[in-house]
Amino acid sequence: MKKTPLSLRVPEPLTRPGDAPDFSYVQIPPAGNDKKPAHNAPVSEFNDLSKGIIRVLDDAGHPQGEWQPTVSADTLITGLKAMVKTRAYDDRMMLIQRQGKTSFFMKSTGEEAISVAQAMVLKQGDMFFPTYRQAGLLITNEMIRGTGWSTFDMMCQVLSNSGDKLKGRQLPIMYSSKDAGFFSISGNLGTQYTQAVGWAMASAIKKDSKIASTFIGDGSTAESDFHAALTFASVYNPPVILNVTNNQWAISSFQGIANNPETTFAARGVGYGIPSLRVDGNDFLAVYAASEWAADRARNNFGPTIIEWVTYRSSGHSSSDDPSKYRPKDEEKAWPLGDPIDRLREHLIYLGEWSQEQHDALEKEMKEEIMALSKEAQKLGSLTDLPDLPMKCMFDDVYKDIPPHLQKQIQRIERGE
Ligand SMILES: Cc1ncc(C[n+]2csc(CCOP(=O)(O)OP(=O)(O)O)c2C)c(N)n1
Ligand SMILES: [Mg+2]
Repeated sequence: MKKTPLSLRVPEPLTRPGDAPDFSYVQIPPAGNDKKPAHNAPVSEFNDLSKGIIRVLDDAGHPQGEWQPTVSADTLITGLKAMVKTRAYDDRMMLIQRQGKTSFFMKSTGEEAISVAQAMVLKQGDMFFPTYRQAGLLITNEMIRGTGWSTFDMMCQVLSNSGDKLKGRQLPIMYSSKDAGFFSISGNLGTQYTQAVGWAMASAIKKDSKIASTFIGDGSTAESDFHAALTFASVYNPPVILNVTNNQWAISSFQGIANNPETTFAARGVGYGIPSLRVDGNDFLAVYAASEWAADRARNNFGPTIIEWVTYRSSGHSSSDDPSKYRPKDEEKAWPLGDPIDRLREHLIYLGEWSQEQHDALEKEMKEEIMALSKEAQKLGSLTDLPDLPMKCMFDDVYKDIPPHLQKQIQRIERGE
């Protein structure tokens, strides 16, 4: 009998630099297409919801269907402001990186709706376990609650200057703010998923009412931590939102490198018995509604939810990356789900609550605010103007009781040896 020669399916992106962008693999259903299930619906009700794309805003900015959130125009305008501020912050800090004033920066351009809407939905005391692409959580938290790190604090951390609350011990953009419920970002991808599930389990063990929310990228779902976290979430049913930001890219690897093309990232959750939604991540109303649904489900003790946000990473992966080397030029302009700021602006104009003039004024105001803050932050030092910090501060905040061998080193510094 003739033997079949075995082979592997090695994923290849549809397009390369020089090709026209092609997003034919993203099937986009009409807005308002999906049912909104009960918080305790059986997992079988999520087969379709984890495979399609839940959308509220249609192409004209009109809201459709059961997933429309009950939300005031003022709340939406706050969300718009937070997104515009996040984008202004990203643009300014990337410029500062290009000027050599910090070693590294990462933007979340095109993905702002996800962190901003979710920060608005969760409450003080809840806990986020984010990745490096959710600066909007901190920016929104400061805007709506006035707690946690300010935008100025974030800038000082990026500049590793004398205002850096982390004293230069973290890579730029790896923020940490207990008051904002923002767990320290880790460079080791995936670790935050298990930590979030553990934190949520602890909240339930203590009979507390606080919930956790964590984020992971499409590429990082290939880490074993993702699956360990899902196993515990599946078995113990803790109050946690498990966000997967599918922005189509993991540095230079396309999203298909981490998933089977027959299925979706969200659908993996159904296999674990966890209710899972796949949502238009550039539709602020859909993000708000799905986040609220998952938060309410967790608060009512029904357990975890996985949400895959279908979005697009408009910028390079980081300041060290050059996307023109691996993806078609202007791919972001061809992304079929548009831009989250443009879409919410159009919706607010449709509601009669906003105008293009107001929008232009908002963008100008945010740029000026960020520019002024960044000038102040640079006065506390940067890579081209090193901060004046005492050498022995490197020992601060590491040990509760400084061990004897380090005490000796401190004494040597004090003696000027
Ligand atoms: C455990 C681990 N493996 C690899 C890396 C290197 N790395 C940093 S970011 C990144 C891509 C992650 O892509 P994705 O999860 O899709 O997130 P995105 O950057 O798109 O937001 C990789 C491979 C790392 N930091 N940690
Ligand atoms: Mg990604």
